[in-house]
Amino acid sequence: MSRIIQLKKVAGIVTAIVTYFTSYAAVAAETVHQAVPWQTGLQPAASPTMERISSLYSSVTFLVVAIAFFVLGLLIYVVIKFNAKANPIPSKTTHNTLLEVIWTAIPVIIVAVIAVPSIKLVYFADRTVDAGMTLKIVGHQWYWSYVYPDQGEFTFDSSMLDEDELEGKPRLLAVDNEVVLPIKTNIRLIMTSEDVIHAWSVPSLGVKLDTVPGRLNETWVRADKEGLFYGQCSELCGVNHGFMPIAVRFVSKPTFDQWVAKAKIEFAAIKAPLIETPRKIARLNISKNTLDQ
Ligand SMILES: [Cu+2]
Repeated sequence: MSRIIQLKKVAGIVTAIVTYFTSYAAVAAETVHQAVPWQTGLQPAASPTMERISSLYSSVTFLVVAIAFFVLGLLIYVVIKFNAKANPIPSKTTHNTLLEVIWTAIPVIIVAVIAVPSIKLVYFADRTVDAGMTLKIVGHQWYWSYVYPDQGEFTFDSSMLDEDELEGKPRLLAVDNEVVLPIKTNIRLIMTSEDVIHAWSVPSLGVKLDTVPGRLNETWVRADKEGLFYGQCSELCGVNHGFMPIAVRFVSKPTFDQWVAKAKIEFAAIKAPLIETPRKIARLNISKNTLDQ
């Protein structure tokens, strides 16, 4: 009898694994940008900003590794050359002006060398001069809402899917209403918050910006290839901070226009600006999520 139960258990596990992989394959048919198990580096870049962030990251990593090996070399040298056996009578030297100038000046030069491309990148990510459209993002405890001011100011909320609604989509990342944006367009992103500070962050797009109540922050994004991009709130904002993911779908311009026509009707009942609408109760069951942890 217990053998049958065991067999049933094994069958259940096998079915779960097969379902997991087949559903993952179904989702992976389009380019999905999200973290993967055992990933160590950054997610692949899909926007001009992220391409620059990745390249700066690689250059700085080379520099860091070179410095680490240099310091390690010095340590080994000191340990061998100046240990009690090799050097029984230590020197009483306390100051060396030239050496002190060098070990102050070289790090300053290194920091300056890193600062130049870094500050250039900050300005590059700051804003775009010729935006094709604007997307307004509003953070709430604990979901996001989006406004499309150039497409008739329609707006909608975007909340995390519960586990029984996933249908193969990734847990803790999939949302009910994805942000849809056109490819090959410079998109101005303006962000604010209704309650506390959140941060709208999508790794592959190289965007991570705080949404601050009473303040409008700006950045921009562009993707040249279609795909689905996942991100998460990246500012500790309360008990459900980990349960307000971001999903952005970049589509071709005609598909975007079709989606806008449909979305205008679908979301017509919701009035912008969202700040003035009554707060929506987050769909998540707080006690359930906190108990799960
Ligand atoms: Cu948040």
